[in-house]
Amino acid sequence: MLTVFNHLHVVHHGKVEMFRGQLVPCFEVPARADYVLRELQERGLGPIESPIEFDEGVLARVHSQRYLDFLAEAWNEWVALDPANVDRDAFPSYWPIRTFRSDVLPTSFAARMGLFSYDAGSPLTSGTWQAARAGAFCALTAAARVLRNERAAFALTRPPGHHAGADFFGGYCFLNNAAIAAQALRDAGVERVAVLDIDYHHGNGTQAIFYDRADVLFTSIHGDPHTEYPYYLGYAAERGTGEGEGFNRNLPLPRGTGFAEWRAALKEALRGIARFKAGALVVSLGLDTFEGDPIAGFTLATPDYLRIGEDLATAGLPTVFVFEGGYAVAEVGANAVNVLEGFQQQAG
Ligand code: SP5
Ligand code: ZN
Repeated sequence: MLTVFNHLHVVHHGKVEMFRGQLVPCFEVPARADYVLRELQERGLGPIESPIEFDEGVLARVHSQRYLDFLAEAWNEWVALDPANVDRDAFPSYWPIRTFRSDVLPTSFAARMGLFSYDAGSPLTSGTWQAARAGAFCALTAAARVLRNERAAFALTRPPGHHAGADFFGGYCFLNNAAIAAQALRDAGVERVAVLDIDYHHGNGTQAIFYDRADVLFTSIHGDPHTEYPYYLGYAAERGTGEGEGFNRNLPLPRGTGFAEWRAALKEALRGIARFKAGALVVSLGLDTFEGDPIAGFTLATPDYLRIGEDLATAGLPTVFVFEGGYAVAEVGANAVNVLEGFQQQAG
């Protein structure tokens, strides 16, 4: 399988994230992508290419322009507040929740940080914009290759994307790579695109982006948001709105779920995708469903990821895989590449 590798991922390297009132070392680290790259090379899974450049305007197909403008300048503004900030990750401290206004764009950088985010766990660093922008191009390159008749392509990039909405970051995500790839497939003429999110955490950003649309089916299998991050979205009753009603599908599972139940949910998701008659599939490939993941609660084992790849291939669709979460760093390579290898063997 073709991999498109965002070598600029390394310039996004948060030091700490807020957890239970303390700043703890980041879970989302550059080594994650390096382990996946090494595993791809060791197993000789296929060619590894670099992203091509796109016009930045393509990002605005999914994200608001004022959010993109904010992200591009955020690090400079953070350092302008205090030169000592060059050595500190940027975090929001204020959020405009219910009863506040979100139409006014504050001049204050601190206020805009909160306007455009929803958690304190997603450090913005000196290289975040550069890495995220190249990551979006990485996903777009993978989509372009699939449009040119590659059966599947893997966008290996970080920071991840599925928690990022049209105008907010959070959950370690800044630009929604999977949504950008799905929109590019639509813009190239694929009439119906399915996005299947198998990260442990609900893809709240992707859901929100496509919630009122019937041309992109969003399906997510994830930890029950009653107890699991991102808590405020991802419930089974969320089915889409307006024209999009019936084109959003959440399959939450309790913390502790093992592979047999998880796989049954995957098969149910794939039945829905088959009914939708999608022309292409985008997979938000999170590996934090693994039993050894430090921040998640399912119990999948490394060989299970081969089965997932095989099951995904049975959909018979041109497929773009986009790397999302997975924080058991030493195992994330084997788990990710098992999915791709299982897919490739089944797809033939
Ligand atoms: C892309 C992705 O997987 N983002 C996940 C963001 C999760 N952020 C919240 C982490 C909550 C950590 N709970 C830690 C339990 C440690 N024992
Ligand atoms: Zn996750």
